[in-house]
Amino acid sequence: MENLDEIVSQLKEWYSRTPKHFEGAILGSMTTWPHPIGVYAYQLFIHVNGNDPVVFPIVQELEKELLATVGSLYGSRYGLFTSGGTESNILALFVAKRVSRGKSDVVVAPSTVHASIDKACLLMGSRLVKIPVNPLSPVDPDILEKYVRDYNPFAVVVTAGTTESGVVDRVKEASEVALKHDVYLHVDAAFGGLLIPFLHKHGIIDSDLSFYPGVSSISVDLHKNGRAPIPSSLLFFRDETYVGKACFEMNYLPSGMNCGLLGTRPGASLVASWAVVKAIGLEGYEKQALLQQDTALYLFKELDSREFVEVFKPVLPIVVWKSKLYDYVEMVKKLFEEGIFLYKSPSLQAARAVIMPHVTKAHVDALLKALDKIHAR
Ligand code: 0PR
Repeated sequence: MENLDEIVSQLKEWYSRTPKHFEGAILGSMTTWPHPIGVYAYQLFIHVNGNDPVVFPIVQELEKELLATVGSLYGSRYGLFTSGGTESNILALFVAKRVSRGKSDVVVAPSTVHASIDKACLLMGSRLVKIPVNPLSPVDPDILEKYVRDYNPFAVVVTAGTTESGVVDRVKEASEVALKHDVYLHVDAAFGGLLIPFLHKHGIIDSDLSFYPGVSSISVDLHKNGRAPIPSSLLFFRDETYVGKACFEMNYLPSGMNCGLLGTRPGASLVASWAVVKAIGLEGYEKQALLQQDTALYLFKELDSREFVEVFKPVLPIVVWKSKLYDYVEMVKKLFEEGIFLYKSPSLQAARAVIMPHVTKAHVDALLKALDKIHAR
């Protein structure tokens, strides 16, 4: 018999040494501290297999409600709960391949696309043709159309909130290209899904995110700006028939079917996501998006006032900058030594801070202080 007390004290020790988002050091990752109601729901439903709606009908009920609430932002309630942006992207391309007829084995996407799209293409034996783009600009719809004409892809992927700079590809224009050429368009809104509709509403950004007629699917991560526990994401389709294409026959299961890439699925994170979305509500996400953007602009202005920094104006709350003294890898390393965890933006040779819901102006001030310190000579 193991000594549980010993294990508990070991766990507590490790926990005390593990950085927590609210302490302010985690400034580069797209993760955040989950809402407490999500943690409660997660523990309560820890035993639930999301792949078994016969034994656990709650899973299907809450999935439906969750899709209807969040989907109201984009104009669809069809889709499924997944384990994250990567599963959503792989599944979207898998569905695209299943529904496309007479197309090549190519996927076309701007070079700013997330690495999970490379992963999906590798897994499916498809070729990913990347359109070289400036990481600070959305893809030019005319160039996108040229690639679609030249390669006859079975899917096009654009990103609403790119990983390295938070740029928003123009979904409406991409949709027109997709419609005209009858090609599946997937919009990766893993990061921007719970920001763009609100920032657009307030006139802060031009682009909107919606099921324009040529859009086939949109993915939105709840474990990013949704404040749900990891792993939580939603993949929306324009209509119900696509959802069926994300499912597989499995006769031994009570439901006879399995939807999504995972077999046994974390039902707890689905229930937790439902609880968090219910608690925060769309109005809550709207307020949060405005706050995140405000904090990001504060960081941008502060960085812009320092002559040793070259900073790019944020579109979404992702702030990217270079140092005139250090190479970006070196700068990120030096800040890490000061207890500030940033990520890199290799396409811009820059450091990346993501102003997630947990990031306050005080955290930003601590980052600036550390930055000033490593630049003081
Ligand atoms: N699409 C976009 C636009 C993303 O930025 C990401 C993740 C994904 C899809 C994939 O989502 P999942 O990670 O949920 O599968 N971007 C995160 C980031 O750049 C990925 C990440 C997070 C990587 C934490 C490492 C890490 O430690 O922050």
